[in-house]
Amino acid sequence: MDKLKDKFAELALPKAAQIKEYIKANGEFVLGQYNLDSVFSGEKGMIGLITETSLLDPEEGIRFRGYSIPELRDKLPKLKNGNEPLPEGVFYLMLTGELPTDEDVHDVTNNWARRAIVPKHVFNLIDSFPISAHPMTQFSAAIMALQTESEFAEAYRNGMNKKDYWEYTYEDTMNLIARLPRVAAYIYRRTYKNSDHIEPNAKLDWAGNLAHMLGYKDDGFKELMRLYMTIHSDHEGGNVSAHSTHLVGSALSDPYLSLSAGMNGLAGPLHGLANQEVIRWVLDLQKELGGGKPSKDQIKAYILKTISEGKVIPGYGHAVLRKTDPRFTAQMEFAKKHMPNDELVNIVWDIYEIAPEVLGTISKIKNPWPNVDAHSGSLLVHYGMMEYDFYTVLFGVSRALGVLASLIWDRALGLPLERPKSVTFDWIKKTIDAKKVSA
Ligand code: HAX
Repeated sequence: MDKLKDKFAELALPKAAQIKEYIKANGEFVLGQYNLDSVFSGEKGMIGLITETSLLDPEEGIRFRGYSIPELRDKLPKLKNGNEPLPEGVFYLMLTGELPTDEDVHDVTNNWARRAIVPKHVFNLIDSFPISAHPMTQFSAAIMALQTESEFAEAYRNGMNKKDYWEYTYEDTMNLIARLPRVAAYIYRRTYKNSDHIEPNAKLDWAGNLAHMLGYKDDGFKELMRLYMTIHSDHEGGNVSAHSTHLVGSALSDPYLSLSAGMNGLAGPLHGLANQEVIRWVLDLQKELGGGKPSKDQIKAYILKTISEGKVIPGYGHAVLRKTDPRFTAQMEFAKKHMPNDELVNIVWDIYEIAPEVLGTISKIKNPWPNVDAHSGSLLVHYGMMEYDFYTVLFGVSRALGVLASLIWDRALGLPLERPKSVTFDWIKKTIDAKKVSA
C-alpha cells in the first residue's frame, strides 16, 4: 500500500481531468503576445509551459502551491525538536496540492526509506571516474546508471497503456528520490574523504540521513539540510533544470533519463553551479587581499574589477526575480540564528549591502539583488563543508523533488511531445521586411 500514491490518484487525477477539459473548452483564448526581443532573450516572459507545483512572482518570489517560503517554514511539519520543515512535506504539497499532516510526512519518510537501496553497479560506475571528475558529472552519470531500474521504461517496452504512464512515473520518481541521498553522499565521501563511506541510518528523516551519510554529526547541519532541501526544490517550470527535465520527459524518456538531463542543466554556472562560484569568488577576493574580512570599499572595488574583466558576479541577478530572493532571506535568517558571528557569513552580508548598489548602476542588469546561491555556500562552510565543487550536487538532490513531482503531473495531464518552432535569422528578416513593405 502506498498512501501518497492513493492520495495522488484521489486528489490529483480528477483535477488533471478537469484541467484537460478546461484546455479543450478554452483552447482559443489568447494569453499573450511576444516580439522579436522575446525570441532573442531566452524566451523570457513567453508563456509556454504548464507547471502545477509552484509559481514565481518577480516581486515576491516563489510560492509552492500558493505558499511562500516563510509560510512553508511555518506550516510544513517538522521533527519534534526541529525548527525547519521536512522536505518530505514540500514534496507531498507539490504533488497533491494539499498541506501534509505530521503523519503524511512520516509515511513519505518511511516510503523513501523502504526504496533507498542503490544497486552495486551504480557505485562501481562512480568509482570508475577519475577522482578529479566534477561531482556533478559523477552525479548525472550515476542517475543514468540507476536507469537500469526504471519501471517506466520496462512497462513501456511491455506495451503499457497511456493511462498508466503517471503510475510508472510515480514509481520511478519515488525510487529515484529515495536513492539520491545515498548516491550524493557516496560521491562526496569518495571524492573528498578517501572513500570512507557511511551506511544509511533508516531511523533518520530523508535530509537528516543525507547529513549523516555525508559525515556531518552536528544537529545544526541536519537542520540546514532540511531547510536547504525544502527551499531549493522548485522554482516553477522555466528554469533550466526544470525545463530540461520536462522537455526530455516529453519524449516519454523515463524519469532517470529526464532528471539526468535536468542535472546537466543545473551544472551550468549561470544556474545551479553559481553556488560553488559564489564561494570561489569570495575566497579569491580574500586571497587577493591576503586573507581576513574585506572592507566594504574593497568589496566594491572587487565587484567592479570582476565586471571590468567581462565576468558576472555570481549569486546576483535573476532571469525572473526583481527583488531579493526569499530563499536568500530564509538562509540569512537561519544564519542569524545559528552562526551570527561567522566571518564568511558576515562577508556575504557585507556583499549584500554593497553589490545591489553597484550592480544597480549598470543599466543592462535587470536585477541587482541576490539569488538563492549567494548565501548557501557560506552556511555549508560554517559546518566544515569546504569542498565547494560538491555544492551543486546538494542543489540537485533537492531540485529532484520539484522537477520529478512535475513530471508525474506531466504524465497525469497527458502533456504531449514538446516541439516549439524554430526559424533562421534570414526567415525573420524576410518576414519582418515583407511586413514593413505591406504596412
Ligand atoms: N553580474 C554581472 N553582470 C550581470 C549580472 C551579474 N550578477 N547579472 C546580469 N548581468 C548582465 C548579463 O550578463 C547581461 O549582460 P550581456 O548583455 O552583456 O550579456 C545583462 O546583465 C542582462 O542580463 P539580465 O537580463 O539582467 O539577466 P539574464 O536574465 O540574462 O540572466 C542570470 C540571469 C542569473 C543568468 C544573470 O543575472 C547572472 O549571470 N547572474 C550571475 C550567475 C548566477 O548567480 N546565477 C544563478 C541564478 C539563480 C539560479 O538559477 N540558481 O540556480
